[in-house]
Amino acid sequence: MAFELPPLPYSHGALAERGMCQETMELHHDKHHQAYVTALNGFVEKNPALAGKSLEEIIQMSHGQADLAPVFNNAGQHWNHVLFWQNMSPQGGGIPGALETKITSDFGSVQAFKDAFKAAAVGQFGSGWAWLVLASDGKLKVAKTPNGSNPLATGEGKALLGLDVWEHSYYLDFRNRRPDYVTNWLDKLANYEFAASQMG
Ligand code: MN3
Repeated sequence: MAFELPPLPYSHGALAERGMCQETMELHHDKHHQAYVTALNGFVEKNPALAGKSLEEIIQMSHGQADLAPVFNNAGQHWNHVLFWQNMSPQGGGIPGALETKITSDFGSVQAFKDAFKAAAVGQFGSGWAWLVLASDGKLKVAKTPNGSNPLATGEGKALLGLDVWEHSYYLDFRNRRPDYVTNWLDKLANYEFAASQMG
């Protein structure tokens, strides 16, 4: 039972007017994400300990295991990107009322949340991800992880939003301006409806 690349939940060009062009999506989804899936399937084929395991199980059993680092990197990246495509929408940027209330309660204001998320995304040195998580104490928190890691592996909480800050996700649209990519993503692309649906 091989892992598969899920189709995008919208067309490749659907986000172009909001700051993520069709070529970025073609390369990012069809090439980068596919490569993670293909590599992961190769590792699973060769390692009986991974056979029949779910993606989540593989991420948790390989996290922090030096000999399984390539497995972890590719499994993590597969999981992260499946979430990432769902975390964007051609109608993105609008925060539903219940989530806005929760954000205001936990961060002080929507702007304070965005500032904290942007600080995490810009402050992640090199490749990685910024996250909005629902922590085990019931509070929303911002986190960042390097490379293919994620809150499922680190135990920092349930991931509601994950932003890819690898250069392949923004270089065609924003060149080296990661801060502009992050601000645009939070304001115009982030699917807060999806994030809210994950909290229940
Ligand atoms: Mn990526």
